[in-house]
Amino acid sequence: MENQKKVLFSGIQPSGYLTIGNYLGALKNFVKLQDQYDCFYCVVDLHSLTISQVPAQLRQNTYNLIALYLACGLDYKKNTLFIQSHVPAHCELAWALSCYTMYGEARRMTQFKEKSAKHPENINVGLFSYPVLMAADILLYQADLVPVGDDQKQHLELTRDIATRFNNKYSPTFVVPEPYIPSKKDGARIMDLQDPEKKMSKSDNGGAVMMLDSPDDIMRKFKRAVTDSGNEIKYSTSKHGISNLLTIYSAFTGKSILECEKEFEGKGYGEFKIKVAESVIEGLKPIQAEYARIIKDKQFLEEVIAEGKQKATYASYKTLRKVYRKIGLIL
Ligand code: ATP
Ligand code: LTN
Repeated sequence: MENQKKVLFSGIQPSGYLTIGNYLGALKNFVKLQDQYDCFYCVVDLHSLTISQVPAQLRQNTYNLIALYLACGLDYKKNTLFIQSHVPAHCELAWALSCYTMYGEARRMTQFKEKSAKHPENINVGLFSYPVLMAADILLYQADLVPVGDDQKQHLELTRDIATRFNNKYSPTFVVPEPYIPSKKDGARIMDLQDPEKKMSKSDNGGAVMMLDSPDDIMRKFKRAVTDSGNEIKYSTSKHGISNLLTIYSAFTGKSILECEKEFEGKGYGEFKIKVAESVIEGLKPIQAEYARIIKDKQFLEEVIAEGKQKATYASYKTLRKVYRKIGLIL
Protein backbone atom coordinates (compact mmCIF):
# COMPACT_ATOMS: atom_id res chain seq x y z
CA MET A 1 0.00 0.00 0.00
CA GLU A 2 1.17 3.52 -0.80
CA ASN A 3 2.50 5.72 1.96
CA GLN A 4 -0.45 7.67 3.39
CA LYS A 5 1.58 10.44 4.98
CA LYS A 6 1.42 13.90 3.47
CA VAL A 7 4.52 15.06 1.63
CA LEU A 8 6.87 17.83 2.73
CA PHE A 9 9.59 19.42 0.60
CA SER A 10 12.18 22.03 1.46
CA GLY A 11 15.62 23.10 0.36
CA ILE A 12 18.59 25.16 1.45
CA GLN A 13 21.32 26.55 -0.80
CA PRO A 14 24.92 25.45 -0.19
CA SER A 15 25.99 29.06 -0.60
CA GLY A 16 28.04 29.29 2.60
CA TYR A 17 27.90 28.40 6.27
CA LEU A 18 24.39 28.32 7.64
CA THR A 19 23.26 31.09 9.95
CA ILE A 20 21.05 30.85 13.00
CA GLY A 21 18.43 32.50 10.73
CA ASN A 22 18.47 29.44 8.46
CA TYR A 23 18.23 27.29 11.57
CA LEU A 24 15.29 29.07 13.22
CA GLY A 25 13.44 29.91 10.00
CA ALA A 26 13.81 26.52 8.35
CA LEU A 27 16.05 23.74 9.66
CA LYS A 28 14.59 23.59 13.16
CA ASN A 29 11.16 23.00 11.65
CA PHE A 30 12.53 20.34 9.32
CA VAL A 31 13.46 18.32 12.40
CA LYS A 32 10.15 18.98 14.11
CA LEU A 33 8.11 17.84 11.10
CA GLN A 34 10.06 14.76 10.07
CA ASP A 35 7.87 12.21 11.88
CA GLN A 36 4.60 13.62 10.70
CA TYR A 37 5.35 13.88 6.97
CA ASP A 38 7.06 12.01 4.18
CA CYS A 39 9.91 14.49 3.85
CA PHE A 40 12.26 15.48 1.04
CA TYR A 41 15.10 17.70 2.21
CA CYS A 42 17.19 18.96 -0.65
CA VAL A 43 20.53 20.73 -0.97
CA VAL A 44 19.64 23.11 -3.80
CA ASP A 45 23.06 23.44 -5.38
CA LEU A 46 21.67 24.56 -8.76
CA HIS A 47 19.98 27.53 -7.10
CA SER A 48 23.25 28.63 -5.55
CA LEU A 49 24.78 29.02 -9.06
CA THR A 50 22.69 32.16 -9.49
CA ILE A 51 25.33 33.93 -7.39
CA SER A 52 28.99 33.51 -8.34
CA GLN A 53 30.51 30.53 -6.46
CA VAL A 54 34.05 29.23 -6.06
CA PRO A 55 33.85 25.60 -7.36
CA ALA A 56 35.91 23.95 -4.60
CA GLN A 57 33.96 25.83 -1.94
CA LEU A 58 30.62 24.93 -3.48
CA ARG A 59 31.58 21.25 -3.36
CA GLN A 60 32.64 21.56 0.27
CA ASN A 61 29.53 23.55 1.22
CA THR A 62 27.37 20.83 -0.29
CA TYR A 63 28.95 18.11 1.88
CA ASN A 64 28.79 20.46 4.87
CA LEU A 65 25.09 21.02 4.39
CA ILE A 66 24.29 17.30 4.15
CA ALA A 67 26.33 16.79 7.34
CA LEU A 68 24.48 19.63 9.04
CA TYR A 69 21.08 18.18 8.07
CA LEU A 70 22.15 14.95 9.72
CA ALA A 71 23.71 16.70 12.74
CA CYS A 72 20.45 18.52 13.43
CA GLY A 73 18.76 15.15 13.76
CA LEU A 74 17.28 14.50 10.31
CA ASP A 75 17.09 10.75 9.81
CA TYR A 76 18.23 9.81 6.30
CA LYS A 77 16.40 6.49 6.37
CA LYS A 78 13.08 8.03 7.31
CA ASN A 79 13.45 11.10 5.05
CA THR A 80 14.97 11.67 1.65
CA LEU A 81 18.10 13.83 1.95
CA PHE A 82 19.50 14.60 -1.47
CA ILE A 83 21.32 16.94 -3.81
CA GLN A 84 19.23 18.78 -6.40
CA SER A 85 21.68 18.37 -9.30
CA HIS A 86 21.62 14.59 -8.81
CA VAL A 87 18.05 14.48 -10.06
CA PRO A 88 17.83 15.92 -13.61
CA ALA A 89 14.02 15.97 -13.41
CA HIS A 90 14.30 19.28 -11.52
CA CYS A 91 15.75 21.06 -14.56
CA GLU A 92 13.46 19.24 -16.95
CA LEU A 93 10.31 20.25 -15.11
CA ALA A 94 11.66 23.77 -14.58
CA TRP A 95 11.93 24.22 -18.34
CA ALA A 96 8.38 23.05 -18.90
CA LEU A 97 7.04 25.24 -16.08
CA SER A 98 8.90 28.26 -17.36
CA CYS A 99 6.54 28.13 -20.33
CA TYR A 100 3.62 28.46 -17.93
CA THR A 101 5.11 31.33 -15.94
CA MET A 102 4.57 34.85 -17.14
CA TYR A 103 7.44 37.28 -17.53
CA GLY A 104 5.44 39.87 -15.57
CA GLU A 105 5.01 37.50 -12.64
CA ALA A 106 8.68 36.63 -12.41
CA ARG A 107 9.65 40.29 -12.69
CA ARG A 108 7.72 41.13 -9.52
CA MET A 109 9.79 38.85 -7.27
CA THR A 110 11.44 40.90 -4.55
CA GLN A 111 14.32 38.44 -4.11
CA PHE A 112 15.25 39.00 -7.76
CA LYS A 113 15.18 42.75 -7.26
CA GLU A 114 17.22 42.55 -4.04
CA LYS A 115 19.84 40.17 -5.41
CA SER A 116 20.13 42.15 -8.65
CA ALA A 117 20.75 45.29 -6.63
CA LYS A 118 23.35 43.50 -4.51
CA HIS A 119 25.19 41.97 -7.49
CA PRO A 120 24.75 44.47 -10.34
CA GLU A 121 27.66 42.87 -12.21
CA ASN A 122 25.94 39.48 -12.39
CA ILE A 123 22.22 39.85 -13.13
CA ASN A 124 21.99 36.52 -14.92
CA VAL A 125 18.94 34.82 -16.43
CA GLY A 126 19.18 32.08 -13.77
CA LEU A 127 18.61 34.65 -11.06
CA PHE A 128 15.46 35.68 -12.87
CA SER A 129 14.11 32.17 -13.40
CA TYR A 130 15.17 31.02 -9.90
CA PRO A 131 11.56 30.79 -8.62
CA VAL A 132 10.55 28.54 -11.53
CA LEU A 133 13.23 26.02 -10.57
CA MET A 134 12.00 26.30 -6.99
CA ALA A 135 8.44 25.61 -8.15
CA ALA A 136 9.71 22.55 -10.03
CA ASP A 137 11.48 21.30 -6.87
CA ILE A 138 8.27 21.43 -4.91
CA LEU A 139 5.74 20.29 -7.52
CA LEU A 140 7.83 17.30 -8.65
CA TYR A 141 7.28 15.63 -5.30
CA GLN A 142 3.59 16.58 -5.03
CA ALA A 143 4.45 18.35 -1.78
CA ASP A 144 1.60 19.36 0.53
CA LEU A 145 3.77 21.44 2.85
CA VAL A 146 6.86 23.62 2.40
CA PRO A 147 8.60 24.91 5.55
CA VAL A 148 10.52 28.10 4.75
CA GLY A 149 11.42 31.44 6.27
CA ASP A 150 9.26 34.46 5.60
CA ASP A 151 11.50 35.70 2.74
CA GLN A 152 10.33 32.76 0.59
CA LYS A 153 6.62 33.44 0.95
CA GLN A 154 6.34 35.21 -2.40
CA HIS A 155 8.06 32.30 -4.20
CA LEU A 156 5.59 29.90 -2.61
CA GLU A 157 2.68 32.01 -3.84
CA LEU A 158 4.11 31.92 -7.35
CA THR A 159 4.48 28.14 -7.09
CA ARG A 160 0.84 27.84 -6.12
CA ASP A 161 -0.20 30.06 -9.04
CA ILE A 162 1.80 28.00 -11.53
CA ALA A 163 0.38 24.73 -10.19
CA THR A 164 -3.18 26.02 -10.30
CA ARG A 165 -2.75 27.40 -13.81
CA PHE A 166 -1.40 24.07 -15.05
CA ASN A 167 -4.13 22.05 -13.30
CA ASN A 168 -6.83 24.26 -14.82
CA LYS A 169 -5.38 24.16 -18.32
CA TYR A 170 -4.99 20.36 -18.40
CA SER A 171 -6.44 18.37 -15.48
CA PRO A 172 -5.43 18.01 -11.84
CA THR A 173 -1.73 17.19 -12.00
CA PHE A 174 0.01 18.95 -9.13
CA VAL A 175 -0.81 19.20 -5.45
CA VAL A 176 -1.06 22.92 -4.65
CA PRO A 177 1.38 23.29 -1.72
CA GLU A 178 0.88 25.17 1.53
CA PRO A 179 3.71 27.20 3.05
CA TYR A 180 4.73 26.51 6.65
CA ILE A 181 6.21 29.73 7.94
CA PRO A 182 6.95 30.26 11.64
CA SER A 183 5.38 33.31 13.24
CA LYS A 184 7.51 36.45 13.31
CA LYS A 185 8.24 35.99 16.99
CA ASP A 186 9.27 32.36 16.40
CA GLY A 187 12.01 33.29 13.97
CA ALA A 188 10.42 33.61 10.53
CA ARG A 189 12.89 36.39 9.79
CA ILE A 190 16.01 36.70 11.92
CA MET A 191 17.71 40.02 11.31
CA ASP A 192 21.37 40.89 10.90
CA LEU A 193 23.00 41.77 14.25
CA GLN A 194 24.86 44.73 12.75
CA ASP A 195 21.94 45.98 10.68
CA PRO A 196 18.71 44.77 12.29
CA GLU A 197 16.58 46.11 9.45
CA LYS A 198 18.19 43.62 7.07
CA LYS A 199 17.64 39.84 6.96
CA MET A 200 20.51 37.77 8.38
CA SER A 201 21.96 36.03 5.35
CA LYS A 202 24.67 33.42 4.86
CA SER A 203 26.10 34.96 1.71
CA ASP A 204 26.27 38.47 3.10
CA ASN A 205 27.49 37.83 6.58
CA GLY A 206 28.49 41.10 8.20
CA GLY A 207 26.30 40.60 11.25
CA ALA A 208 25.40 36.93 10.83
CA VAL A 209 25.90 34.27 13.48
CA MET A 210 26.84 30.96 11.92
CA MET A 211 25.63 27.61 13.24
CA LEU A 212 29.22 26.41 13.38
CA ASP A 213 30.72 29.53 15.00
CA SER A 214 32.86 28.90 18.09
CA PRO A 215 31.43 29.95 21.48
CA ASP A 216 33.90 32.85 21.59
CA ASP A 217 32.81 34.13 18.19
CA ILE A 218 29.14 33.83 19.12
CA MET A 219 29.70 35.76 22.35
CA ARG A 220 31.71 38.45 20.56
CA LYS A 221 29.07 38.89 17.84
CA PHE A 222 26.23 39.26 20.34
CA LYS A 223 28.18 41.68 22.52
CA ARG A 224 28.66 43.88 19.45
CA ALA A 225 25.03 43.60 18.31
CA VAL A 226 23.42 46.92 17.40
CA THR A 227 20.57 47.97 19.70
CA ASP A 228 18.76 51.26 20.16
CA SER A 229 19.41 54.19 22.44
CA GLY A 230 16.68 53.24 24.95
CA ASN A 231 17.13 50.86 27.86
CA GLU A 232 13.96 48.76 27.95
CA ILE A 233 14.02 45.11 26.90
CA LYS A 234 10.66 45.06 25.18
CA TYR A 235 9.46 43.59 21.88
CA SER A 236 8.38 46.45 19.63
CA THR A 237 8.27 47.25 15.93
CA SER A 238 10.30 50.37 16.60
CA LYS A 239 13.06 48.46 18.44
CA HIS A 240 14.47 46.26 15.68
CA GLY A 241 17.68 45.19 17.41
CA ILE A 242 16.15 44.33 20.78
CA SER A 243 13.13 42.59 19.22
CA ASN A 244 15.47 40.46 17.12
CA LEU A 245 17.51 39.48 20.18
CA LEU A 246 14.32 38.63 22.08
CA THR A 247 13.16 36.44 19.20
CA ILE A 248 16.49 34.60 19.18
CA TYR A 249 16.48 34.16 22.96
CA SER A 250 12.88 32.97 22.97
CA ALA A 251 13.52 30.47 20.15
CA PHE A 252 16.63 29.01 21.76
CA THR A 253 15.21 28.77 25.29
CA GLY A 254 11.65 27.79 24.39
CA LYS A 255 10.31 30.62 26.60
CA SER A 256 7.60 32.95 25.29
CA ILE A 257 8.51 36.53 24.39
CA LEU A 258 6.48 37.71 27.38
CA GLU A 259 8.41 35.47 29.75
CA CYS A 260 11.68 36.72 28.29
CA GLU A 261 10.63 40.35 28.73
CA LYS A 262 9.76 39.64 32.39
CA GLU A 263 13.06 37.90 32.99
CA PHE A 264 14.97 40.99 31.86
CA GLU A 265 12.81 43.65 33.47
CA GLY A 266 15.07 46.35 34.90
CA LYS A 267 18.20 44.68 33.48
CA GLY A 268 20.67 46.35 31.12
CA TYR A 269 21.32 45.63 27.44
CA GLY A 270 24.84 44.36 28.20
CA GLU A 271 23.65 41.62 30.53
CA PHE A 272 20.82 40.71 28.15
CA LYS A 273 23.17 40.28 25.19
CA ILE A 274 25.38 37.91 27.17
CA LYS A 275 22.38 35.77 28.13
CA VAL A 276 21.23 35.61 24.50
CA ALA A 277 24.71 34.53 23.40
CA GLU A 278 24.80 31.84 26.11
CA SER A 279 21.44 30.43 25.01
CA VAL A 280 22.65 30.21 21.41
CA ILE A 281 25.98 28.60 22.43
CA GLU A 282 24.11 26.00 24.52
CA GLY A 283 21.51 25.33 21.83
CA LEU A 284 24.09 24.79 19.11
CA LYS A 285 26.49 22.72 21.21
CA PRO A 286 24.98 19.26 20.52
CA ILE A 287 24.56 20.05 16.81
CA GLN A 288 28.18 21.21 16.52
CA ALA A 289 29.43 18.06 18.26
CA GLU A 290 27.45 15.79 15.94
CA TYR A 291 28.55 17.78 12.92
CA ALA A 292 32.23 17.44 13.86
CA ARG A 293 31.79 13.68 14.03
CA ILE A 294 29.79 13.27 10.79
CA ILE A 295 31.81 15.56 8.52
CA LYS A 296 34.87 13.35 9.00
CA ASP A 297 33.02 10.27 7.78
CA LYS A 298 33.12 10.79 4.02
CA GLN A 299 32.06 7.23 3.27
CA PHE A 300 28.91 7.61 5.33
CA LEU A 301 28.09 10.93 3.66
CA GLU A 302 28.48 9.34 0.22
CA GLU A 303 26.13 6.56 1.28
CA VAL A 304 23.50 9.05 2.45
CA ILE A 305 23.81 11.04 -0.79
CA ALA A 306 23.52 7.93 -2.99
CA GLU A 307 20.47 6.69 -1.15
CA GLY A 308 18.82 10.12 -1.41
CA LYS A 309 19.50 10.30 -5.13
CA GLN A 310 17.85 6.96 -5.71
CA LYS A 311 14.72 7.72 -3.67
CA ALA A 312 14.29 11.23 -5.11
CA THR A 313 14.80 10.05 -8.69
CA TYR A 314 12.10 7.45 -8.33
CA ALA A 315 9.56 9.87 -6.82
CA SER A 316 10.24 12.72 -9.23
CA TYR A 317 10.04 10.91 -12.54
CA LYS A 318 6.52 9.77 -11.80
CA THR A 319 5.41 13.42 -11.90
CA LEU A 320 7.62 14.42 -14.81
CA ARG A 321 6.23 11.64 -17.01
CA LYS A 322 2.70 12.68 -16.13
CA VAL A 323 3.45 16.31 -17.08
CA TYR A 324 5.14 15.41 -20.37
CA ARG A 325 2.22 13.22 -21.33
CA LYS A 326 -0.36 15.90 -20.56
CA ILE A 327 1.38 18.63 -22.51
CA GLY A 328 1.75 16.44 -25.59
CA LEU A 329 5.35 15.23 -25.55
CA ILE A 330 5.96 11.73 -26.83
CA LEU A 331 7.30 9.45 -24.09
P1 ATP B 1 21.66 33.45 0.59
O1 ATP B 1 22.25 34.51 1.47
O2 ATP B 1 22.67 32.64 -0.14
O3 ATP B 1 20.52 33.93 -0.26
P2 ATP B 1 20.05 32.56 2.77
O4 ATP B 1 20.79 32.69 4.06
O5 ATP B 1 18.97 33.53 2.49
O6 ATP B 1 21.04 32.42 1.58
P3 ATP B 1 18.70 30.21 1.77
O7 ATP B 1 19.44 29.01 1.40
O8 ATP B 1 18.23 31.08 0.67
O9 ATP B 1 19.51 31.10 2.81
O10 ATP B 1 17.49 29.82 2.70
C1 ATP B 1 17.34 28.63 3.40
C2 ATP B 1 16.14 28.72 4.29
O11 ATP B 1 16.42 29.58 5.39
C3 ATP B 1 14.91 29.31 3.62
O12 ATP B 1 13.76 28.61 4.05
C4 ATP B 1 14.86 30.72 4.09
O13 ATP B 1 13.57 31.23 4.11
C5 ATP B 1 15.41 30.57 5.50
N1 ATP B 1 16.05 31.80 5.95
C6 ATP B 1 17.11 32.41 5.36
N2 ATP B 1 17.48 33.50 6.05
C7 ATP B 1 16.63 33.58 7.11
C8 ATP B 1 16.48 34.49 8.20
N3 ATP B 1 17.30 35.52 8.33
N4 ATP B 1 15.51 34.28 9.10
C9 ATP B 1 14.68 33.22 8.98
N5 ATP B 1 14.75 32.32 7.99
C10 ATP B 1 15.71 32.48 7.06
N1 LTN C 1 14.69 29.58 -2.55
C1 LTN C 1 14.89 28.90 -1.29
C2 LTN C 1 15.65 27.63 -1.44
C3 LTN C 1 14.81 26.65 -2.14
C4 LTN C 1 13.64 26.04 -1.64
C5 LTN C 1 13.18 25.19 -2.68
C6 LTN C 1 12.95 26.12 -0.44
C7 LTN C 1 15.00 26.20 -3.40
N2 LTN C 1 14.04 25.31 -3.72
C8 LTN C 1 12.03 24.43 -2.54
C9 LTN C 1 11.79 25.37 -0.31
C10 LTN C 1 11.36 24.53 -1.35
C11 LTN C 1 15.64 29.80 -0.36
O1 LTN C 1 15.76 29.42 0.70
N3 LTN C 1 16.14 30.88 -0.73
